[in-house]
Amino acid sequence: MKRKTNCEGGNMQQISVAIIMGSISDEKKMKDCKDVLDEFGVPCEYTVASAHRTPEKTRNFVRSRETNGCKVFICGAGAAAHLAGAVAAITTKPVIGVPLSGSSSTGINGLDALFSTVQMPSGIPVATVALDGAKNAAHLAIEILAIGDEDLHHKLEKARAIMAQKVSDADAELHEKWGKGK
Ligand code: RP5
Repeated sequence: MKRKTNCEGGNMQQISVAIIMGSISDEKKMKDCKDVLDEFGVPCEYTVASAHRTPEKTRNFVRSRETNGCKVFICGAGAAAHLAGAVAAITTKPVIGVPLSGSSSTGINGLDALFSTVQMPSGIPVATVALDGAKNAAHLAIEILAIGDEDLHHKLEKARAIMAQKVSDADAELHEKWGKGK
């Protein structure tokens, strides 16, 4: 069956963000990233492509999306997570790396992925978010896109205001529960 993408059906949408995950076993964690992009109305494309198992597919995907106007790449991988670094080597667009935990049997709980993603040598940067920080990868991508997009900028401001309101509400609730001023 032919895979449907956001670019099909004659309804050509500008795809600004591409999500790449190293394995289908990363899907559950990386879905958070797509969900945040969807909330902000940012269309994305996504693929499973591995830096070591399918290097050609990874290169072709990055090159073709770059040609089609993709502005930010988000890469999620676990274990010796070189995917984000490998993608950063192919493109000069910003690359956000999401180190993923839970894929190693060594009991080091994602430290391998964290160091592999964050410790890029000078000149080929990967903006690394927290371990399993797929949501923040999306937020950061949106902030990058919002530099040149006033609507997106307003959406971000609104989202921040909602977050702040939730903290104020929680504070009021706490004081109600514990007794004001005591
Ligand atoms: C990485 O190795 C993937 O990103 C995944 O997190 C990890 C394990 O992959 P599988 O063996 O589950 O395919 O390349």
